[in-house]
Amino acid sequence: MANQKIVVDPITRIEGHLRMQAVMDDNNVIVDAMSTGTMWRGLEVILKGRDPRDAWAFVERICGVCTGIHALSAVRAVEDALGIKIPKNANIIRNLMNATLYCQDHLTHFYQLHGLDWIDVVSALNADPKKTSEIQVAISNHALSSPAYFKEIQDRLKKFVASGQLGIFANAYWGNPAYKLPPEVNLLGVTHYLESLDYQRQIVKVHTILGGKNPHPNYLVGGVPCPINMNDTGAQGTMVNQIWVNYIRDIAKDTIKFIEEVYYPDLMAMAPFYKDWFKIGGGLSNQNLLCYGDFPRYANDLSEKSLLMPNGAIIDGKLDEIHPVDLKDPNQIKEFVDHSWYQYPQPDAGLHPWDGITDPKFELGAGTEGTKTDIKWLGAESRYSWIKAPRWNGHAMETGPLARMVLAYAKKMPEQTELVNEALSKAGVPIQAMFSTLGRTLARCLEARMMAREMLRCVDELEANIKAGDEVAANMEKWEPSTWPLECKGVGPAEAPRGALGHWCVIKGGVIANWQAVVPSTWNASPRDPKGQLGAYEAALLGTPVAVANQPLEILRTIHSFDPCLACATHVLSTEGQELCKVQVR
Ligand code: NFE
Ligand code: MG
Repeated sequence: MANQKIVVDPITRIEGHLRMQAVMDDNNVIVDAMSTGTMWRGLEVILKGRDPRDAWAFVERICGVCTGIHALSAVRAVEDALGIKIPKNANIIRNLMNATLYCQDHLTHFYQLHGLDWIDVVSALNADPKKTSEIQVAISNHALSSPAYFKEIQDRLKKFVASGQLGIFANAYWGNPAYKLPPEVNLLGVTHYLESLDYQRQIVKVHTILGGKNPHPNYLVGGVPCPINMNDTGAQGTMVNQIWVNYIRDIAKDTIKFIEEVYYPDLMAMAPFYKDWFKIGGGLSNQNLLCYGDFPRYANDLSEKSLLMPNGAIIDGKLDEIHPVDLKDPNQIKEFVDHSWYQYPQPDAGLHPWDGITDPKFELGAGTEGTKTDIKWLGAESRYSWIKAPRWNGHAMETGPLARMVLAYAKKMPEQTELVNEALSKAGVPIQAMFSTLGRTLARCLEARMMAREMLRCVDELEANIKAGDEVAANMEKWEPSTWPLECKGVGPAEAPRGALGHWCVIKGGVIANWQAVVPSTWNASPRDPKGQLGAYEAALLGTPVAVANQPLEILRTIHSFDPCLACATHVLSTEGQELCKVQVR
């Protein structure tokens, strides 16, 4: 049957509400795809007229997954607008908070969200625990490695299955021929799924110590809200003292250990079984990468020499041509809405975020099949998503770990280059292999390795700076609105776990006149633009063979490799209800 249509709605094991449509040719190869954000949340509208010092607390609620990063980007935007410089300790603590987020988020993504696209849970029941133990011992020094330990996990799993309560493991495509791991490696993966739950909970304690809680730790315009006093015993509620610094250092060391002994070796042990996936999912029509840069070594300095994660754009995979990215240039970043459920005065013109408009308009247009309450197919020629289409210099871009690792490699940045080279030589693939589903997944793992080390570096740096006599956490000189200009605007660039994140603000008369967020998943999950260019998810699916048409595991693999967050991307719920949990193949 020619041109089979597949609708996956909702895509599960992600954050938020995403629908993917794909068209397959006679050979079950995907030839067209559409990405739809099915929810709108309106935070940009809610912010209008509010105090810019509060904005971080609102935008942080865009998402509970990449928690904290929207606050960081928001305080940076307001500080940029008001000309506020932050103290050194604040810069270090913000880096530490962000590195913590990366480790927790990447680990959760690999084991809880993406891992089950590669690991067949039910196959693990047939594993020989002794062999799993041998594999574990061969790949790392991880302490939990005895045959008895793996047997115990397998028995727990067996009870689960026998009771008919697979729970969170139910409704998957177990047994699909696209699963290639031997039972023993599957058992290893399931075991670490369970172990990593404990680790990621431990890691986020850093947020609860320095930011009061997780999700949604506290931030502050002008610095960080945690007082510093190294000699305090904690009785006053001072969370940066010697006791807590030591505690955070222990967490950082445990995080390094888990990522080095479990996450990285697991992925490298699985990769040889999925080598094809170094060639699939790269985005055949665009190898365009976008990074804003982050982790400034020096406070208030986002220049190249300061950044651990680089700024830059790569077009068509040309690694020897790196373009600087300027978030303030009105011609570089523009959002289009001709395929989205929003309206602009000039429908096909793009708007820079400082001039951005968020004006929702839901309508079903040409090519759409079904009714408002049962949409069977959304036409690509009309509006089909709550996600806007951001473009850089007119190009659709991919952002995230793949973009950051490859850009840093192209820039010959030492830490990333070493990580990439080591992994590629182990896997026996060239740098071009990074432009793929498995390359994206590998890039995220390498980034987790780097971020765990960054956590430790930040703790050491913080302790040394405080011990050198600096206990300043915030600069409150421009706290009072009477000190602000009548009109100003700012932007807060950041690198979130899923990619380049920016919040743009316009402040007039002491309140927010306009606020726009363009987030990583807005870039990656973008629909088409007026030129018909596909967004990154859409492009990545082209050319993908699907083994069993009514089990679109391959679509999940590639889409999950981006780690979608639709709450972030679509930042009032459509009242036109949509059916849940339905896979259509026609
Ligand atoms: Ni809600 Fe997010 C991240 C941001 S968007 S997860 O990382 O910013 O993709
Ligand atoms: Mg937006």
